[in-house]
Amino acid sequence: MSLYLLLQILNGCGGSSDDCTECEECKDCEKCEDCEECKDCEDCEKCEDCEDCEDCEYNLSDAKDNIESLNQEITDLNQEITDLNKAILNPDCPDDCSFTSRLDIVQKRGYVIVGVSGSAVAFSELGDDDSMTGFDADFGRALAAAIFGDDSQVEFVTLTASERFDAVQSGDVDVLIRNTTWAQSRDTDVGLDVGLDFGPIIYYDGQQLMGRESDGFSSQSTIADIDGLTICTNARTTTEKNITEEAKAAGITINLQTYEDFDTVIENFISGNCDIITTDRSALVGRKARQQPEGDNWVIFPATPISKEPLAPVYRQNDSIWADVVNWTIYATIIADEYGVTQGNVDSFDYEANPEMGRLMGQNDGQLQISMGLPVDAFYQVIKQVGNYDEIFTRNLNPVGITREESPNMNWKYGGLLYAPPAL
Ligand SMILES: N[C@@H](CCC(=O)N[C@@H](CS)C(=O)NCC(=O)O)C(=O)O
Repeated sequence: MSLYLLLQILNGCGGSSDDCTECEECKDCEKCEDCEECKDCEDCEKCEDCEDCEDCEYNLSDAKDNIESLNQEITDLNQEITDLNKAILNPDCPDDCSFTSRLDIVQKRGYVIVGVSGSAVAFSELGDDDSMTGFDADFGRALAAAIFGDDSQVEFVTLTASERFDAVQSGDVDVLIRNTTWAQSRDTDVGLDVGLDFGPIIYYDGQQLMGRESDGFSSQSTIADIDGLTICTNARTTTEKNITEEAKAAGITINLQTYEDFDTVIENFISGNCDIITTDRSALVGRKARQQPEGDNWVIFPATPISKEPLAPVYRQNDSIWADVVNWTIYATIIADEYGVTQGNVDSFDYEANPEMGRLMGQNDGQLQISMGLPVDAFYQVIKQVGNYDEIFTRNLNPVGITREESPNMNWKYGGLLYAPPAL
């Protein structure tokens, strides 16, 4: 319907004689009520001064019909949007397009599927006995403890950086916890595929470079010092983009080589094919601790990282039931760290004195967990079986020399950025 028609109706065209004076086309009509019957220009002729009336085909009852049919169109379009959203969330659609949260799928399956790297030192490492250990892996276990009361009800799927997002979009993994940086393009690009959503940041990282001391590098080296060199990293990462933009800004030329996985990057660094490697600082520290050859000294620079790399879990977008479960499992570990609730004292902690912790652990009132579709003691099981944030961090990252002190990964009360909303 045109705005003009709406104005006409609002102005009273087709209404009483008095109202007619407001109506552009009918204002000079002697027999103004005739105007209401005007359906087309022929009818218009009945009304002496309306002969050249262009919009005469509109009358009040046509307008009402128009509004009704437009409202119907809006309803149909809304239904289409709802169906499309359901289809996005349900891999079985179009056979079954009913809405199914990933939480239902996981609970019916009996275990949660978590995408990890499998070769990210101290974050997720696949052992010879097929065990998966590390910081990221422990958050996967925490999720299993929250949902099933058993941290072993988890299956890990190893993914390279370039495989990871497809695995979330296809529903092959329920959640991706794999050194993954929360970035605008990843969070918002709906494109033709299913989009992604990010959960809370579990590790504040930043990109740096690593070179050999024997090549003249030190922790004080800068981007300008890599001019003309071969720089290596793994494909489809934020790393690739950051180093390209950083080199351009510094006005230097680099030969950027990308490999499918970081094991290959390190092999090429050790063999001398790469002068410099670059990725998240946590990975450089871990690789140096594990793989630096005897007699060699690998150095990390520049002193200030070239980027922000907030690492966070990833799941399919538009499933807030599942998002709540992942997010609050992580928040529970952060809140427990804030109040000093650990694997060791979770059974003896004074919950009367700390009602927030009592609620979160399901000791006083577990209503909040129940309304999320989880057992009352979901987060108690997380702390009991896997530990709080500090325990997960210390156990996995301290052995390779990554510490929380003076880093953004400290709790907010101690100068860091780790901050969870309250369990209220
Ligand atoms: N955080 C960056 C980099 C992620 C990344 O792939 N990091 C490397 C270094 S930790 C890695 O996971 N390597 C392990 C592997 O290739 O399997 C991103 O999200 O793009």
